[in-house]
Amino acid sequence: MAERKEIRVPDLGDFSDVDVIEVLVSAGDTVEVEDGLIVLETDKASMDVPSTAAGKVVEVSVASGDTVNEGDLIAVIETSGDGEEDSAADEEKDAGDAEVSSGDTPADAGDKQAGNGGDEDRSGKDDSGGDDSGDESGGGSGGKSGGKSGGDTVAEPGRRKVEVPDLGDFDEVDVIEVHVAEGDEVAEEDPLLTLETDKASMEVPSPAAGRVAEVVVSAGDKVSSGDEILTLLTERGGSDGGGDGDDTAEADEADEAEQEAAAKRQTGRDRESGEAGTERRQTQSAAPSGEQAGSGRRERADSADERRDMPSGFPAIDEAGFSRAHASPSVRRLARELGVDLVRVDGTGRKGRILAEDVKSWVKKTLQGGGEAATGAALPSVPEVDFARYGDVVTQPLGRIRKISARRLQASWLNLPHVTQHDLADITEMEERRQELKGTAAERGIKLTPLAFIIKACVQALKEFPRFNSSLHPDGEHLVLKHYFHIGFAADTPNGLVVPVIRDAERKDVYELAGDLAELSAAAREGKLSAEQMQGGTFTVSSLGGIGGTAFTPIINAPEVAILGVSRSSMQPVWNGREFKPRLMLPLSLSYDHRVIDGADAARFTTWLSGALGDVGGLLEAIP
Ligand code: CAO
Repeated sequence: MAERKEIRVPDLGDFSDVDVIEVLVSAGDTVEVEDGLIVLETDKASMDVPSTAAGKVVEVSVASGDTVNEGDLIAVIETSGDGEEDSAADEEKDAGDAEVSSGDTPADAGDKQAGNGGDEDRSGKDDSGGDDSGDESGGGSGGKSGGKSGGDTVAEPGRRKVEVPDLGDFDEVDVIEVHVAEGDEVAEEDPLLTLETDKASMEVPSPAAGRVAEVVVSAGDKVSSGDEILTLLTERGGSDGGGDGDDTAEADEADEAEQEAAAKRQTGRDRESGEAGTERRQTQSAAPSGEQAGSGRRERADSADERRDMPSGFPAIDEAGFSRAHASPSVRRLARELGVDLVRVDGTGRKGRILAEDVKSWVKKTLQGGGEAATGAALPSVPEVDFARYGDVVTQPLGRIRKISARRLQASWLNLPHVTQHDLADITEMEERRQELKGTAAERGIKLTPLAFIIKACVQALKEFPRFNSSLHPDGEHLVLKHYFHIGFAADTPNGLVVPVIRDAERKDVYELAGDLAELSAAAREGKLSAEQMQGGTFTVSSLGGIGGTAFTPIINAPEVAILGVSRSSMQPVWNGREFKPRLMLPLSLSYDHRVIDGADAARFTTWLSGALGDVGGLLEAIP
């Protein structure tokens, strides 16, 4: 008989209010035991919560963006009840209850399995200040509690052996990346390793501040709880927790030096991952299997070797970048299986997270020959220069937003044949009218800038020229024309360029558009834009008018097909057939995808747009 089973959030250890970043199933889906249901993420670990029953999903109670705690209902699953699947599910569940639910965090799993008393261990963590960040990693807690459950031991005063913390049921876990090299200075909580299983990826943070004396693991190794990672030279020997105050003082003193060390670490990392890759390849050809028997930690990961030999024809995986990619364990697993380098995949999930769909569509696109990999393979590379040979340099890590926008801009630049059409619009009347209306708008709390009028005019032009509001279908054989007008605008923020989207711009008057502009730009500057607020755009406007310039070449926000660049308006003498008259002229730079739009269409578009901007009455017409 069919039976309904509630699948709930497993014990999450010290975590609470954990973000649900992806829901992998919907009502009506059929799942097997161990199929992922949701993906949870903290700032140091992400994990899949698998199903403990097989059957049909009848209800999903969480959504992406929710936060959850232990015991919260995830889904209700109707099992077939004919015995076989159920008993498998029950067995799985029992096993989970008795030992470790496969959705547990590794740290929590450790608590249960090691039988050292989850509570006791947790109280140890609490002693260390209840620091969530340490606990989240499953590694920091061990370190902070003085090596009781693994993490670090004091070798001799000033030398501290750092070990892999208690990983619970997880044994022989892949080291995906080693973040430090000999000689590096690390602060407490700096990531030392990234470990990855098929259900979780996590960082092992440093239990203390110090200088790395020796690193004994490499990327590609497998490690287990208690394995040595490195030796740390600490100021205060191994005294637990003693570093807290002093670390801060040291950090204050050596702030600049620390930045440089971080930059060197990055270089070291790059070097390390490159070397590790070479070493792995050599090992494989010299001794295909069992070469390192007896040293589990040193045993090479078969999967790592396999993935290097993927006959996919895709570019090689950049391990360092892969480990930092914003993706869940299940997506990482999928990418590994397919031989896809996550660095190359654009994430469409919340905060740019890479979803399974993104990996699949990258593969599809690449196999169809239109993908970035195909193009990238033929690209000559820019020469690498050791700039330090010529003078002092500081290397700073790029922020996440800058990295995401860099990839997108490059993908667009490489994939879309860009042409830019320049024009001038006479906005003398528009500007006069704006000045008249500015005061009244300000009383309503609205800053009426030229951009609101420009967006209004763009929507009118897009209605007139629907191809500009389209996207090329991924099959390259169809055009998708959109009957909605969601207008993105480039916003300059301290973290880099973002493109918030004004939804349904055709239903908004200039005041509403100005209101949206102000609200979204403020959220952009504060880094508070949600993924939804940056998605779904059909056309983008990039205004540098508030800053200056006379023209530029904006890069199309692909898969859109056109972008309007706007520069600073200036008073110019314009010949009206009888005489020169001073007119306020606005420079327009329209970049378009020449696969979709012809030059003549582009010239018609900008000419029409100039006309619309010159007719302020039309821009101020009430929305029907
Ligand atoms: N010509 C002359 N003056 C202009 C103008 C133009 N084209 N556009 C704006 N201005 C004026 C505004 O009227 C305002 O002056 P007042 O305060 O006297 O009214 C001033 O410049 C500043 O405007 P603003 O920048 O605050 O407002 P905005 O609506 O024009 O722009 C935003 C908002 C978010 C687009 C802008 O702040 C921004 O980030 N611009 C940079 C976008 C960018 O980086 N683009 C390049 C991306 S790469 O393709």
